Amino acid sequence: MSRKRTRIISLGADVSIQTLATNAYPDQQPGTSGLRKKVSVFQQSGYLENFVQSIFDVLDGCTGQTIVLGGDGRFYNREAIQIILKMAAANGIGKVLVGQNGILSTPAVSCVIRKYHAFGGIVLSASHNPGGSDGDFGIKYNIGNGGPAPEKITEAVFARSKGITQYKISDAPDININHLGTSRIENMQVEVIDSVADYAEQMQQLFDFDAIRNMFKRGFTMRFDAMSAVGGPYARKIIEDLLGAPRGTVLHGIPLEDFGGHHPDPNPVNAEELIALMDAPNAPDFGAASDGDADRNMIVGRKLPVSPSDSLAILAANATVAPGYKKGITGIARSMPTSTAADRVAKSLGVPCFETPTGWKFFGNLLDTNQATLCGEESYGTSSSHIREKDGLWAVLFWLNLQAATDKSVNTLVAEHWAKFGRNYYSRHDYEGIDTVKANALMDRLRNKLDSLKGQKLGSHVVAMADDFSYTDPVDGSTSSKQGVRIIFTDDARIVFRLSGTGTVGATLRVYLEKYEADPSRHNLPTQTALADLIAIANEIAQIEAVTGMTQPTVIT
Ligand code: VG1
Ligand code: CO
Repeated sequence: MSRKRTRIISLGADVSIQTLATNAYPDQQPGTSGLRKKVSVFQQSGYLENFVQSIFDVLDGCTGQTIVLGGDGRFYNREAIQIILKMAAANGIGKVLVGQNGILSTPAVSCVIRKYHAFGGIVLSASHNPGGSDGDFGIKYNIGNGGPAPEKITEAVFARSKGITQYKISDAPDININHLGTSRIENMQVEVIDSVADYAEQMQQLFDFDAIRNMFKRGFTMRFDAMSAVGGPYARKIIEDLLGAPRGTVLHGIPLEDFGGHHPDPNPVNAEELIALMDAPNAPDFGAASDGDADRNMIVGRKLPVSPSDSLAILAANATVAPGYKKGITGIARSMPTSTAADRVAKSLGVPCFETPTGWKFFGNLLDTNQATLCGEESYGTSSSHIREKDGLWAVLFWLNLQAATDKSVNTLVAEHWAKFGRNYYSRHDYEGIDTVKANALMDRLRNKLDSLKGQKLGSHVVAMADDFSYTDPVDGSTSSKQGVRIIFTDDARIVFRLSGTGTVGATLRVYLEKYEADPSRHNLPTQTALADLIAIANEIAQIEAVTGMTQPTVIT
C-alpha cells in the first residue's frame, strides 16, 4: 500500500500539539489479548499512532485522567512509549504513570491501575511471542478495574481504526524515562515510577513471606527461569532480595529486547533448560518460569512439570494456606479448554466454577462481582481477584507458600491431590503455521459435523455432547460465540479444537485433550500414552493430517 505523506492538519492553541493526517489500516483487530503484529508492521508510518488514537477516540471521559503505561521491554518498547506519551499529552490525558525504562509487567500494570485508581492503562507486549527486530510487538488497553478491555471496547477501537484520518501528537522532545521522578509534556504530568515496588508490596500482603523466608533459610532450593524477559527484575527483587533465596536462584533475570533469541513461553518445550535442571539427579526442590510479560507461570517439581490446569485446582483446594485467601474462595473460573480438574475442587468446596472463553478479559466481570476468587487457563495462566490479569510470579509465590505451610514437595502435593480428586490427564497439541484458509475450512467442517456426533461411539468413548462454545456473560449479558468446538464424552473425556488468536503468521490450530482417571494405580502413565486414543480420535475427526500435511503437532504441552 502506498502511504500519503504525513500532513499537518492543524496546530492546537499550544502550537506544539499537531494534528497529522494518516491513512487507516484495515488489520488492526485485537485478538485474544490485544493487537499483535510483527515489529515491521508496527514500524509502518502511522501504524502504532492510528491504533493509539483509536483508543483515545473511543474512551469516553479520559480527558484530564491518569493512565498507566509500560511494557515487557521487547524491541520497539522504548520508541512506542515515547510516541504514546506524546499522543496522550496531545489528547488531553492529565497524567501518565510510566514504568522506569518503560518496564512494567502485565500484572504490574494491573496492580498499579488499581492501586492509584487510574482511568486505565496501555500494556506494550506480545507476551509469549518471540521478540527482536524481526519478532513480534503488541499493544493492549486495560480498563479502570485493571483488566483487559472487554470486547465491546476492543471492537469499537477496531471499528474506529478502519476509518481514522488523523491523529494528535505533541512535538515535544523525548522524555527521560530512565530515572524516577516527575516531568511534563504540554499540560500532562509524567511520573516515572519504580517498576517493581507496588507489585512487590501487594505480594507481601497476600503471602506468608516469613514462612517462605524460613524455608529458604532451612536450605530449600529453587530455580526461577525469567527467560530473559520482564519477570527478571520482579523475581530478583521478591525471591532473592525479600525472601532471601541465594543469588543465582533467578536464571536469565535480565530482560533483553529479543529475549536472547528464545521463545519466552514457560512450558516444558520452550523452558527446556529449566526442565533439564529439574530432571537432573541434583535437581533443586522447586522450579518455576514466567513468560515475556510475566503473566504466565510454569510450576515444576522434581521430574514433574505441573499441568497448569492441575496447578489451578491444587491452589484452589489449598487456598486458605495463604494469608490473602485465609477466608476461602467464593468461586473458581477457568477458560473452556482448561481441564475440569478445578470443577471437582469447586464442587467439594461448595463454590461455583465458571467456564469462560479463552482470554483473561472474560474473567473481569466475575472477579469484579466477587463471584470468583481464583481464575486459570491451561496456557500457563493463573491468578486471583488481587488484580485483573493473570500473574506469573503470584502463582509461584502461592506454590512457595503452599510448600512452606505444608512442608510437602510439589510432587507430594500433586500426588495427594490426584489421589483425592482423581487425575485429569491433559495435553494441548498445537499445529502452527497452517494456511489460514485451510485452517478456517477445517473448523467449518468440524462445526458441520457437530449435530451428528451426539451418541456416536468414537473408539471406546461415547459422545455426550458436541457444540461450538458460546458464552453469555452472567454480569453484563454480552455474548461471545464461536469460541471453540468441543466434544464431551460420557466418561468426562473431552476434545476441544480452536484457532489461536495471538499468532502473527498464518493460523495455529490448538487441540486440547483431556481424560479423567479416578484410579490412583493408574495415575502415573506418561500423559501422551494416557491420551493416545483421544489423540487418534481428534486426528480422525478433524482430518488434521489430510488438511495440514503435518503428521505431528509442532508443539505439545
Ligand atoms: C493464548 C492462550 C490463552 C491466553 C492468550 C494470552 O491465546 O491460549 O489462554 O489467554 O494466549 O496469553 P490463543 O488465542 O493464542 O490461544 V499471553 O500470556 O500471550 O498474553
Ligand atoms: Co503473557
